[in-house]
Amino acid sequence: MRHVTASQIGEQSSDGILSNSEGGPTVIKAAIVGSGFMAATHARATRAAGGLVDCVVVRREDQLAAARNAVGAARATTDLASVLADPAIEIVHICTPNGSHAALADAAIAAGKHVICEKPLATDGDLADSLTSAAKAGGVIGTVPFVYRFHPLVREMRVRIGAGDLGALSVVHGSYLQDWMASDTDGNWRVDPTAGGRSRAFADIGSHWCDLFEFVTQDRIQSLSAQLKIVFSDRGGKAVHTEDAASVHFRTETGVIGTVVVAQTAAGRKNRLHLEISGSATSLAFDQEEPEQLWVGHRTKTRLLSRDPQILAPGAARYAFLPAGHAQGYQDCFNAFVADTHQAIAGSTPSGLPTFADGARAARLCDAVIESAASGGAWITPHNNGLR
Ligand code: SOE
Repeated sequence: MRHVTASQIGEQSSDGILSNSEGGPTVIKAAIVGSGFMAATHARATRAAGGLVDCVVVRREDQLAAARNAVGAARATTDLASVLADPAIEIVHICTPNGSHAALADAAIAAGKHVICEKPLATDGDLADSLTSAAKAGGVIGTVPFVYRFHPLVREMRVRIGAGDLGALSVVHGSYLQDWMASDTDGNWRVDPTAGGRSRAFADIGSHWCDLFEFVTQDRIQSLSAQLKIVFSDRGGKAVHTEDAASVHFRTETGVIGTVVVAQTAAGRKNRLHLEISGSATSLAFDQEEPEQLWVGHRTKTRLLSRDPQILAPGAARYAFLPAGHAQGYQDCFNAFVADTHQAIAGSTPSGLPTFADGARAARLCDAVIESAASGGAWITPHNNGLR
């Protein structure tokens, strides 16, 4: 894989620059497909990781100027083929509506590009599995931004659970609540199943909660029973066929039972992912809107653990870039995710990097939720793709 050195592109090197085989700085050049909120988030993270946002790809000529400004790219184009044919472009970020992810990822892999694909990797498990296999066969890195894994206190949860500090795990529970769809006049491409897929709320944010739960516990959902709810049957004069909310019960491979409630119509909740792991000795609870503290519960005492790199386990402190009291947040998680993707491109294996296999896992869970809800809440075993 050819690396572009900073001197070749006249860029000032910054933190996070990878070294190439000649020992010089390497600046990864990225193309971003799409120009919305997530594209801008990916672009900031790319720059923070020492990469260069060489171009943004959009569908229409009249979008070029706005897209270039929104993403801060060196150039903007509607010609995806020329971008995929450009040997200087090493990684493609896919930040388009869900229904286009699989085809774009497939084309990027075929062109030998590393890929960061926004979730969902694909709108069904078979497609997601095939992309995972294609990336492996093509020798390229494929990652999916389950970025909440990069909150330092989430890593601390994983370390403490892995060390057995919680005792016997009994129940796992929580929710992921937002309110940006709380009015029947709210809408966007996600409401159209062709663009958004067969599931809306669970695929979009329930996938985050399940990924985070399985990540911190290193356990996996073995069977689930789901209910879906459409709050508004009509949005903007169009019939609605995908859910605003989901309730999922599950049992894991180690016998833990749990529930998660997901909704994007929960007034007052902005991006509130809450995960609580209940153990016989200790329980842990994480609130994504309060990521600077972790609730640690004991029978005789309870405390709030601060995101203080001085006291966290090394695997957690690695992502605590600032001292305690200097709050880190969502973009810091994204920055760390892209930096670790760059490290993987350079040949490292950063712990906990969410890859296409994790994206495929999420797609399989989503398939099972849809199947269960369609059969009145029947218990369904998600297809085990064996990829992770
Ligand atoms: C909208 O629900 C959204 O932007 C999701 O698509 C992201 O994955 C999540 O991190 C925040 O909310």
